[in-house]
Amino acid sequence: MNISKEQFKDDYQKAFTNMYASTLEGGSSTQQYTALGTLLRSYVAEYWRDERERYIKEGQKQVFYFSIEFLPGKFLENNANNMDILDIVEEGCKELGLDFDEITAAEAEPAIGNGGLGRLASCYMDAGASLGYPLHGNGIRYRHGLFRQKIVDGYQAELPDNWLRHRNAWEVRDHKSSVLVRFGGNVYLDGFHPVYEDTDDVVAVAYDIPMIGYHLSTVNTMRLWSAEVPPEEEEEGLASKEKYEAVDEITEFLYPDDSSYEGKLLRLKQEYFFVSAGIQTIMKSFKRYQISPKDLSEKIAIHINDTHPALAIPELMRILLDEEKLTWDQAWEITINTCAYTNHTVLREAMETWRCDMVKKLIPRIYMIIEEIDRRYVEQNKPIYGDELVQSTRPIQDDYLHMAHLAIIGSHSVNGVAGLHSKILSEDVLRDFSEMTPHKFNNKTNGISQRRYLHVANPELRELISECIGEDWLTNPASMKVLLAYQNDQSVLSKLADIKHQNKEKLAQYIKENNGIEVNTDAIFDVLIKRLHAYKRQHLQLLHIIHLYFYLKDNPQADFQPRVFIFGAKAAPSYVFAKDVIKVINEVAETINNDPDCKDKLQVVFIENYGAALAELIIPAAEISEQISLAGKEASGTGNMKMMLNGALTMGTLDGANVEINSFVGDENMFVFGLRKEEVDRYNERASYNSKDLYKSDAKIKRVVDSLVDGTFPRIQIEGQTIYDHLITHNDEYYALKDFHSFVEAQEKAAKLYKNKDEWNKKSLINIANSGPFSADYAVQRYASEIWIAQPKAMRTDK
Ligand code: DL6
Repeated sequence: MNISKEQFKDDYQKAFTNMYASTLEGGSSTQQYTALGTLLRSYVAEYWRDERERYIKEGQKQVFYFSIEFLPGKFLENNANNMDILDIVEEGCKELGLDFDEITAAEAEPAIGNGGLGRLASCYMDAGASLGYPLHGNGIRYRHGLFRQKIVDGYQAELPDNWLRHRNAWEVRDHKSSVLVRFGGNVYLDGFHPVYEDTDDVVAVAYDIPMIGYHLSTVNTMRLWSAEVPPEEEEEGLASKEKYEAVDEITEFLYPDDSSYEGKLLRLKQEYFFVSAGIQTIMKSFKRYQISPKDLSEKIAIHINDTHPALAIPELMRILLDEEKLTWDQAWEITINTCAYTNHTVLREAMETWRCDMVKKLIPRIYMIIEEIDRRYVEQNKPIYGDELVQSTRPIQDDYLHMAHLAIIGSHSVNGVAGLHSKILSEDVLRDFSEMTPHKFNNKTNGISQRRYLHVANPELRELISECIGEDWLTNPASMKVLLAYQNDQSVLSKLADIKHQNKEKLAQYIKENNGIEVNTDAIFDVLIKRLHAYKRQHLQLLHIIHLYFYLKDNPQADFQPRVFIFGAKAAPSYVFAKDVIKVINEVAETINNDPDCKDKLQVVFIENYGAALAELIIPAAEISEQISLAGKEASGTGNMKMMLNGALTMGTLDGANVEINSFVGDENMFVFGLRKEEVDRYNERASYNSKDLYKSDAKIKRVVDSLVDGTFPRIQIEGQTIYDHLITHNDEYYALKDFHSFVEAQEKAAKLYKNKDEWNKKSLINIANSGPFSADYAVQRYASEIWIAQPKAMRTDK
């Protein structure tokens, strides 16, 4: 957008005074942020309105991305960048005597997601708007996001995340778009017509956040729903205190503790709540524009992001049957053609199931429809595929509802998120389904926002790239490949190294302020940032660090390549192993960081409260990107792509999207180690892996593992034992010991290479140059052309 700096300054001052009846300079940074965010939103308000109307008027196909999690990261800088006013805003703030860094720091991060799939959803929102696709989000406005992690005595403590304390400057409450969501009660059919009795109604109130595309290509909407007591019940004094509490808790927390029946029920309630609100709204808007429901799949696509929104399928059926009075066959065909599902995990334990009695009690009409889907599925498919296949794939089995089965059966497309993952889905985890409906199965490798993770997070690198190859790559990231022409250009390589060093300094400053540790910025910054999970194998890195520690203790005079190991990870509150790994990392760090033999050579830092905002500080500083999951377990990963984009070299197994990274850069530009997926399968099939034998016969491994329990590191009696038991007593489920030597060798290779700065920088540049295909822009284009069959506005031919 076009605005002068003077105009911006004037607007900002006015906006602040309108809001707080005081002057900008005297405001707190939170107030300055809130006024600035509100002002920027007001700049796009008219355009946002026009775009919404245009979509409807022109009958453009709309895509609704249903996701129980979104992790948009902070909005301010990314939106200003996409509006092409980031410089003006930064400089304007400076001229007004304000500290722009403090203002951006005051923005509360909407941590309304756990990790991977939520962050992916938000990258796709950004890409969709930037490319001009009508792609809208549908989710939950949790008042508390994922817990804030505090490290206390080395342990993870979980604190509530009240991200809405100072309100969200970007959202608009749209109460006129509220819809009623019905829970419980009795439902019976009067002919074909359902009659509801004694339902417990909740109002879903819409909060809309603009999704602003790059160069303002378009403005889409992320709609988040909040639960409220129906106004009629309130006005007539019918709502009890218990009712208020019950309604409040629906949208209170992301992931309620679901270890109890009540917790599970609440989670299921959340799933139906946002799905029903979303589907009802879509159908309402169609009625308003007199579009026949029969044309639904030509006008909209509904994307089911993992299984949590799978109730969209019976909810859409409910409306088509009960309200639009279509026949079952008509409704079913429309539903399948409209819905598509993405799977994000191969872990069987993460596949959602619900007890049928719970579903029946909470959403009786929906349960009736699911039963009918199940009945017809068996009836129609048994004669064709036989009993065994049908029984293993039906949605209801042994009194449990299998959400993945429902999602697959009710969708026309099922995709995995990286080549290997999609292969595992169709050949193993979901093999029965892919045998029956191979045409549904496809791959859509994940993508990331190069705007957020490079343009905004690493502006110096953005400038260097543009200096070398011009600006085309900003909107066409694949053309970053042109950068390869500079792989032997010493001046470019040394600028690249300087930028990395500056980013390391910035991170080092943060670490000093927050961890009280002064890290050596000439050391390799070796980064492992992701959720803590045994399959992701943070404990393998821990074993490696202990191995290096012993090496330094044995050889204090050795020529050792200095390294700073940086961890960032939250553990699920009830996941004991993961929490114990955090404690052990912190205690090992404490010993190493205070040992004079390790000074400036080996340092270990655990950055607390890792999330989307901190990622933008850590990623530009990373030199080694640790992607060390057991092959076959990580669906894709996106941190691997983000760090590659910022010039880190991947240390990785051939898992998830590491496989694709490897195919782009080759073995010589990353460090591949560990068992291949087929080898893991072979060990599993033959049950031929015995970690105890390995431990007993390998002195190096034994020494490292024993250190977890022999007092080498104080204060880890219980937690060290947990990891020890996992590795030895329970046979090392994720083959960390089996991969140990291969990992250590790859790490030694990396240390050696780092000594040759020119070679390292060259490989770093090669990684950046090859990262373009991982742009979320391409991923969204693939979803749009192959699954949603939706067009961006620029490419439309019917205008
Ligand atoms: O697809 C996004 C992201 C992948 O990159 C990660 O590999 C995968 O672990 C993650 N999965 C989830 C859901 N897990 N469950 N259930 O976040 O998705």
